[in-house]
Amino acid sequence: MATQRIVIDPITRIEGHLRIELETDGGRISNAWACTTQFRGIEKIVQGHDPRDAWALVQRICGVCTGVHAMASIRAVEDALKYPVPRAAELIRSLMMEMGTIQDHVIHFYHLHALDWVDVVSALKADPEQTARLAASLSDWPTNSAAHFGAVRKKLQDSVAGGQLSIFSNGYWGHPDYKLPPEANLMAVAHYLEALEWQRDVIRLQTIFGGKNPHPNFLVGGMACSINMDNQMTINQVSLAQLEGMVQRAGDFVEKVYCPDVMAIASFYKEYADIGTSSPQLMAVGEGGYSCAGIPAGQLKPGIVTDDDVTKLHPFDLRKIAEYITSSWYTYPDGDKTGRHPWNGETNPNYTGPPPPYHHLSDNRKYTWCKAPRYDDKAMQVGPNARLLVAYAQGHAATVKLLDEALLKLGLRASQLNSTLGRTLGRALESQLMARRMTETFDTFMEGIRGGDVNTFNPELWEPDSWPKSAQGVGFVEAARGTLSHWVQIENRKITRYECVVPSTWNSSGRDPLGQMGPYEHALAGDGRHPLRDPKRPLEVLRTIHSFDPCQSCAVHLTDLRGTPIGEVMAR
Ligand code: NFE
Repeated sequence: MATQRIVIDPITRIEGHLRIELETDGGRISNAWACTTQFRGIEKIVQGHDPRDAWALVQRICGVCTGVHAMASIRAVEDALKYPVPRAAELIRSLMMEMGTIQDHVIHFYHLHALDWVDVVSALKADPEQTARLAASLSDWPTNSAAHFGAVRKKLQDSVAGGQLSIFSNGYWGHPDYKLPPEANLMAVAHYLEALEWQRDVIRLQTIFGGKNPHPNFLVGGMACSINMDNQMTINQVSLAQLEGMVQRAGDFVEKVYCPDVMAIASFYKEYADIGTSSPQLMAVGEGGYSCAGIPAGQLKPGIVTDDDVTKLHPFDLRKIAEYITSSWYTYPDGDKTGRHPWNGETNPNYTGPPPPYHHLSDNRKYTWCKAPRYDDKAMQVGPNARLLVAYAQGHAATVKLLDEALLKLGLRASQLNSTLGRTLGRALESQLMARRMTETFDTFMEGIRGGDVNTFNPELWEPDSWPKSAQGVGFVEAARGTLSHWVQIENRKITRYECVVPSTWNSSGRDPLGQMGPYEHALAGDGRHPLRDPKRPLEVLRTIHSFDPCQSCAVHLTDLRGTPIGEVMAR
């Protein structure tokens, strides 16, 4: 069969703009390119600013992983200034990161990814009684009743009768690769709708601590909220009770709805544990001061595993990071072959692709706005599956137990977390660990308050007069999609250099000078076995790309060290 070129643009149910170009040959994918077609320049704005303000600006990079860029920013500045932070503030930050990650994972599963596995139209054929029996076999979640499932089915039927599927329009419904029985489809659709309400409720934790959401307030040297039981305007008895409820409800939904649904759906699609296997290096770095992947602060050793050997942890060394532009629309002063470390980062945009409407971007060596970060010159997969395997490799007991139990139930090996199904499963299991951890973080926070530990801000280094003339710092955060780092250089109290190396940049990068694909590309075309049954309905491709939870808004950034205009972008 002749090779066929296929373009999927835009990939929907992601954040930002991603185009996938493919070659397919007799039902298999033989080549793939990930093209980030979005260009933006938010870090440029922070040049010349007071470093204490950077968090507010850079967190506008993305409203999906809300908070993580602010967090990485304040950590970078605190690292540069050697700024100690009070314990209560560290615990508040941990709670915000934990809840943010859980919310992000649940939204990803139900609202961005589930419909790759769940056929909404098939749900119309489901029997609500049988659906209730199926759901009861998985958990005792209170709304799993025949009456509730009947009402959801009616809502769907009314939408179809009205000639539209509303939020469920334009799926590949009826594709032969949908395998769930109608009852499982109806259960998942009901939980999709419930998850919309749930996520709005629980993320108010960030609003209580940070004033609003998305983009809550943070503070270099502490947190921008105070604790006082006698004051109505602060964290007090009432807000603590509300927070406790949110922590509880977040955990309940993860344990009783999200994880059982993922496990049930996974059991019908086990072949996807051998599809979408990507770059064999998986990396997690985390941040010493905070819990990471459900592991208490400071207990996760940063490292790299290769998916062939999940018993060995290779140490992480931040000097080994470099960003390449071989396939990206940028220039470096010393050419395309040499990578640059983030301390030395440069971003000079130089679009050399065809004018729109273009046919194939991948006809050109440069085809994306995404840079290619590499560690020790190797592509790295980052994300929940990487974190779980890094924790597993270092024998973290709770991770080993949870992962082994889930893998045993599904008949999978730990190394199969490096797959389309593995990334999706890993996200759910991490949420479970994270939700349990969040309960413990909350208990520790409450104990501290009872013991009088209510200080949330350290004024010691707030005044710039107390800073060194020149300083540089880095903040690592394990964001929902993987390892995030912000790198800041401060001269004479102002930011002179700022660089973000972001999870989706690691995962959605293009080719590097060695010709290595980025992880999205590798997952699709690394072994020539990825299926694509019907090029007009590329459901299998969506499954694999969505399994990474792409965020192209996070992936693309722009820095200019001199603060001069660096390019023009024409909007058509
Ligand atoms: Ni916009 Fe974000 C960051 C990425 S993390 S979503 O940082 O990639 O989940």
